[in-house]
Amino acid sequence: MIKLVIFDLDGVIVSTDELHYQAWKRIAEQETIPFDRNINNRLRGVSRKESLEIILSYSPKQYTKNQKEVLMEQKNAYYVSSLKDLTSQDILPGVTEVLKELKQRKIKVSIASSSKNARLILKQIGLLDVFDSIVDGNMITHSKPHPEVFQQAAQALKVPCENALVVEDARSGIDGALKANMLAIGIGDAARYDKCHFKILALNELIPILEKISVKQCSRHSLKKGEL
Ligand code: B16
Ligand code: MG
Repeated sequence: MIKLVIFDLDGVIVSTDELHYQAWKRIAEQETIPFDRNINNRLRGVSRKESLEIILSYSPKQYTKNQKEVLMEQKNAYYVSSLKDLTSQDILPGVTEVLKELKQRKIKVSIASSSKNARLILKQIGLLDVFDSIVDGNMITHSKPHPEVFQQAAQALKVPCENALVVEDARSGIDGALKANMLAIGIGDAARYDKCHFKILALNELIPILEKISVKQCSRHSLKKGEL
């Protein structure tokens, strides 16, 4: 029985993943480091620090701790400045309808994001007060694929992990959800990842999946990958 749906933020609720990409691209160009959308896919769900390490691994140059700090600050400044134009118009298709439907069904909703800017983004798009719990990059010690962010979201609401379902666009997020013993639904890039329990192209496919799960009264333990 699903009692909680945990949403990733960037790439699931709003397309800030594109803004992260543009900001990192500016940094990579400044430093003449090769960077493209394939490399960018490796940054999904990963913390700012780890993202920078991935980008710098394509450079022959060695960076000091201070230089890395400067690059992270620059990237965040580029990124945060691009967030100022974000409005509720940027909420991805199906999100508002799915959240409403889940509330009606008394299923709790959470955000589990690696981003330290998560609350700012939610405020900009007018969804800050909608979620029952929000766990962001400021609250966790380990970023995805560690399960911590998902476990915290469930613990805050006293929902057992096996009664929670995660919607993620990052492969690292799918791995984290599985480690947390939750059902994992892949959307966007993660919809091409074999480890997800279900793959969806758009968020409006979520409610039919929940209905099938509840009809079968399945839990994470009885539901096999791709069974539905
Ligand atoms: P920030 P999510 C993640 O958010 C992004 O997917 C990832 O690309 C980013 O590096 C990370 O947040 C940290 O973001 O620099 O704003 O703290 O997908 O977990 O919602
Ligand atoms: Mg994401």
